[in-house]
This record gives sequence, structure tokens and C-alpha cells, in this order.
Amino acid sequence: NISDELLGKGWTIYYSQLPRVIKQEGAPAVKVEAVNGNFFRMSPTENFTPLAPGDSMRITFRCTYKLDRNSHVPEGTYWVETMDGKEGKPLPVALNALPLPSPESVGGYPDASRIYEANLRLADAPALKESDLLPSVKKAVRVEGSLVLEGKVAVAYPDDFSVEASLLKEKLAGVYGMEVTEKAPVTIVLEPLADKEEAVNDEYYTLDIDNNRIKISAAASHGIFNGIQTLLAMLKGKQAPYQLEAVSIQDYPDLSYRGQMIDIARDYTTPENMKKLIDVLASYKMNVLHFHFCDDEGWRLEIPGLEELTAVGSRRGHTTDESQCLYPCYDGGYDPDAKTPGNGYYTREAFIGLLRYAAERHVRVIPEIESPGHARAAIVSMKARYDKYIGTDPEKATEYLLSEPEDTSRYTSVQYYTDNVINVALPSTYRFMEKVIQELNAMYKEAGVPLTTVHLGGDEVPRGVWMGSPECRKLMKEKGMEKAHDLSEYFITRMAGILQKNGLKVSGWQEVALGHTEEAHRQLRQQTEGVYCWNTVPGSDEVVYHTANNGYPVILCNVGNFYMDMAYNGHPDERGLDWGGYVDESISFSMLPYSIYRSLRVDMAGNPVDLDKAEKGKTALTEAGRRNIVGVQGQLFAETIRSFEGVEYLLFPKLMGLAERGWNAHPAWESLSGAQEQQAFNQALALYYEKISKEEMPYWAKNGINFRLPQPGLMVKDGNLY
Ligand code: NAG
Repeated sequence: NISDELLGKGWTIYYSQLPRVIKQEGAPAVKVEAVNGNFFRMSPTENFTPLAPGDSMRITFRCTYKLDRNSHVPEGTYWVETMDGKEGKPLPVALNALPLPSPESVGGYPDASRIYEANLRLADAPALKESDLLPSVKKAVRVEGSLVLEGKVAVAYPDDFSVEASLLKEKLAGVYGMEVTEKAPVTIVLEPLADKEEAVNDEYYTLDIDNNRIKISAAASHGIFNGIQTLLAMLKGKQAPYQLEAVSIQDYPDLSYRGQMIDIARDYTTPENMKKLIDVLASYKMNVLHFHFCDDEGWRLEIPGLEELTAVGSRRGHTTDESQCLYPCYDGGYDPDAKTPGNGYYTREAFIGLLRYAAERHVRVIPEIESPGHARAAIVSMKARYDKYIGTDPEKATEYLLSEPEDTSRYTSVQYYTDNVINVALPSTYRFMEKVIQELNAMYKEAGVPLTTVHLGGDEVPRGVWMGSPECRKLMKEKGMEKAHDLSEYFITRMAGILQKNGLKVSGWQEVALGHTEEAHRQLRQQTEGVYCWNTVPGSDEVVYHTANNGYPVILCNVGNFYMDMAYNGHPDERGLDWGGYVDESISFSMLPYSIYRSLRVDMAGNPVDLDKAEKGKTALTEAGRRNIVGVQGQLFAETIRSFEGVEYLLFPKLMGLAERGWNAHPAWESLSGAQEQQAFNQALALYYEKISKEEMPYWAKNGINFRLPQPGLMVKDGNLY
């Protein structure tokens, strides 16, 4: 008590923390409890003795999950006092971070990259050729000659490629300081491929450099765009005047879907930063941005007619009734109007602008409406609407309601929410979902960008949901359903119908394609564009090939290799989660889309995994299943991220492995075994690290991208080493 008054019982301390379940022993004087999710409160019990000025006390509690890294310690702490039965204003409280053990004191932290450092020493560091890029090009033949790009350059192109040409000119002028003129010593020619049959797919291109000309040919504009990215990548590690060796390149991706998911619900990323990211993704020939704009802790997109979604659902701050804003989870800001990483949304206009920006760079934006679980922000927002109108306009109040006031179901979600699942029996639920889908459709239309699918989420519906809902009970009886999963199936089937009616297909996390009746599978298969297999920790990764064999198009985003929100390693200063292991740039690189059981070569302690054993007896990919592997995707869930710099830190350089594997799904070691396999892997890895450090890192440093050096605890920012 640092005040000069006696501290009585009318106070509460609020804070957020990731490790969740709290146990207290005995009869504590101060009770620590979850308000909801990872938002907690401490308040005095009847055993609390008022604290005299200058006195202090210790409050002890236990978390069931380890609290061993800085991104997990309590944060956003504030104090609220109650006087005369009224709550006072929240006040920030200074917090001394927990003393975490130093790496030295426990003999170092397990670091997954340890084994790779050993591999790197084994393989000779190769000398880089000009055409050694990320992602690697399929075929490059060095020919006689060279050219110099200096001062002036000309770009020649037909109308069909004018968008690509103007982006090229922008980069040449803006990043490489060249003047683009009508006539110049060197001309960059963009032209249709002479023999269209040659194009393996829409993204195929050829790039030919001779003494005074650079020629990029493709059957489609996407191929031209890819060729331009290759040309720009060849300039990356160089200084003006840019000397380029003559070369003939033929290149195309193996997988048509190469995406990155960004979670702006937990941590808000502005449209400007998102554009910066899209530009970088596109430069590595990634072609999908999975836009995770809503979840339990936020709704980040304006939907005309559903103002509460953003008025309430995009703001987090101190509240006891959530009619104005959501609880201050994660970053714990007590002021809902403050500019914190927990507040913000994309206006309709900003989103349309983003869609156009992405489309110009051949990046598709796939929107995700998280449902029926992970939907707390939407549920709370629609409840606020209900409360607002129930007295005056009951029809309006219930029109889009997502929860049933009489529902007594008790459940706890993986993230410890007790009220984050949409009620799937209410007609208003389907009205809400269709309304959002139609508004999304309208935004894409206005942007002039096609929308083919909406990702419906579908993950982590906790046990216990819906069972106490009178409406769900009624529906179950009517339809002869027996268990909660039947309701999940009902939801996804009905949603597939709504999407179809609106000209769209279903995408969703792996759960949407699991556990159905044969009849439901038959229908869903045809209505599905992508099943995102995510929860594939070693041992349960069979879901991936099972789903592909079962006829669903699969996107590989398995946690073990591609969850960029996993920490780089166990060091306390490395932010991130670790429920699926550690993920660094070597682990994303190790992924084998067609040999998934051999994709994790080290365990969390950095020890080698016995790959033959890991693969033994597992579900194999059938021929039909092979054709269903459509792509790869990185995930960046944002529970531990607090800024855009944090986004970049977790993506760079991990993203390089993802981009490489999406483009080249059959690396040399895939078809080898034993010592030969190990040697081929070592060589490829050495070349990969060489590219990252020689070509990419200097470029990131120059262009203000916050990245992590492939060594624990070091990073470069604005050209400086920290
Ligand atoms: C899972 C959740 C996600 C969470 C993430 C953290 C999926 C599909 N679902 O528990 O909401 O943020 O892991 O890594 O990943």
C-alpha cells in the first residue's frame, strides 16, 4: 500500500496472461480468478485484512502451464477501486516482470536449430550463383554474355501486362534508383509465350537475359508477374550499376496454393502494414493471404448494417458488461479508445483497397469467418445489439442474434472461454452468416476481384456446447440427431448450401471434413475448395493424408512446420507459443508435402528424429490423394504478438522455408534414403542459409523489415544489430 490511507476491500486488479488455469491453495486472502479466457482478476476475500499504509503482501497462485518466457508473463495490469458501491476509473499499475531463469543458469535452452548448425558445418558452404534465389528456380542455364543495368532502362509490353509492367517500373525506380524511359541501352520485354503449350501452368514463365535485352514470357499475366519477381530478386544482393550474367530460366511452381495466414483479431495489423506484407509475400511468389479477421478477441472488418461488430467487437478495454467493448485480453489495455494492438478494424473502403492492392500482385485474399467456435467477438457484438433494441424493436434485436439467452450449456474452449460458440439452431445465426457473406461478396465485387470461397473456420468446438440450449434440443429431436457432432454437421452442411447459393465454396480447418456420415461427405466434397490441415503434431499428422485420400482438396499448414507463431526456440526472450514444438527457418524448410511423416527432422530438444520410425505404419497418400494436395500455408496466430515488428520477427526468415517448399515440393532428398538423404538435405540446407544471409537479410535490413538472424537472440533493425 503506497498510499497514505488504509486499503480496504473495495479493489480489484485486472490483468491478462497466457498460461491460464489458476489454482490457489488454502483460504487465500486475495482470490485470483479468470474473468473469461485469459483475462484475470484479483480481489480481496473475507480473509483479507485491510492493509495499512506502507504495508505489503504476497499473493501466491499456480498456473498449470509453464510460465517460462517473457511473452507469457502477466501484462496490461490495472487497478479498479469500488467506493459507495460504484466502480471508479481504471488506473494503470506498474508491473515488475517475473525473474525468469537465465539461459546460463539452466545450462542453455533447447534450440531446434542446433542440429542444423551441425549440418551446416558438415556441408560445404556453396558459392552462390546469380540464379540461386528464394524460392529456387526450376531451371537456369548460364549462357554467354552479360549486361549492365544503369541509369536508364526501357520496359516494353502489351496492354495485357500493363499492371505488371507498372509495378516493375515502380520497383526499378523506387528500390533500384533507375529511370524508366522510352529508349534505353537495355529493354525489359514482357511478352506472351510464343508456344502456349509450353506453359506447365498459369504461373509458368521464362526469363532470358542477353547482352542488351531482358525478356520475360508467359502465357498468363501471373507468369509475367513471377518472372518480374525473379528479375528483381536477381538485383537484390547487388549494388548499382547492376551487372547481370546472361541466363535462360524456365520456372513454375509445383503447388498452386502458397499462402500465409495473418491473425488480426488477436493483434491488429493496419491496412498499411498489411500492404507492406503483401508486397513482400508476392516478391517470394506467395499467392494467398488468408485473412483471419475475426476470432474470440476481436472483429476487424466493417459490415454495413451490423455496426456493433466493429463498434463493440473491434475494441478491447475495461468493462464489466461488454455492451461497449470486449474484455481487454492479451494486451490488456483498459482504455477501449486507446490505440493499442488490441483495437482497430478495416473499413469497407480500406478492405476494398487491400483487395485491389493484393490482386495487382497476384495475391488472393481468402476471408475467414470463424464459426461456430472462436466466435466470441461476434456473439458479444450481436448480444450488445440485442440489449440495445430489445426494449424498442424486438424484431431488430433478435434478427442476427448468435446466442440463446436460455442456453445453460457449460463448456470451456481451448483458450478458456465459456461463451464463444455460436448457437447453430437459431435461424438468426444463418441470417447473420449469410449477411456477412453477402457483404463480403459485395466488397470483392466492388474491388473487381473474384471471390470463390469463404473460410468458415470450424476448429476447436469444445465439448459440452449446445446441450443446454432449448433450441438445439428441439432441432435435434426434429431431425433425429443424437450427439453434438450431428449439430456441427448440420451447421456445415447448411452453411455449404448458403455459400453455394451465393456462388461460393466452403473452406475450413480440418474439423470441417472430419467425422461425417458418408452422405454428408459426398455432398461436402463437391462444395469444398480447401481443407486446412493444421493440428498435425507428430503422431496425429495422419489427418492430412486421410483427408486428401478422402477426396478433399488439402492445404498443408501443419503446426510442426508451418505455425509461425511457435517460438523459434526455448529462450525466454523468444516470443511465441510452443504447443506444437518450435518453428524456425530450417523447420519450415524441412517440410515434405508428399512425405509428411518425414517432415520433422528434430524434436523440441534439438535431437534428430528417426524418420523411418516416424513414417512406419502411417496412412499413405493414395494416387487420388496426391492430386488433392493443393498447397501449403503458414499460420501466424497472434496471441503473443504486440506489434507489426513482432509480426515480421516471427515471419522472417521462417517464411523462406514455406515459400521454397510451396514452389519446389520435391526437394532432392525426398526420394533418397539413409546417408544419401542426409547428405542431400545438408547440402540443400547450406545453400538455403547462404541465400538467406547473402541475399535476403541485407535486403530486409535496407527495406525496414524486422527480422531475426538465424542465431538465437539476435536481430537486425534499421541496419543495426541488437
Ligand atoms: C489453435 C487455434 C488458434 C490458436 C492457435 C495458436 C487453430 C486452427 N486454432 O489452438 O485459434 O490461435 O492454435 O497457435 O490453430
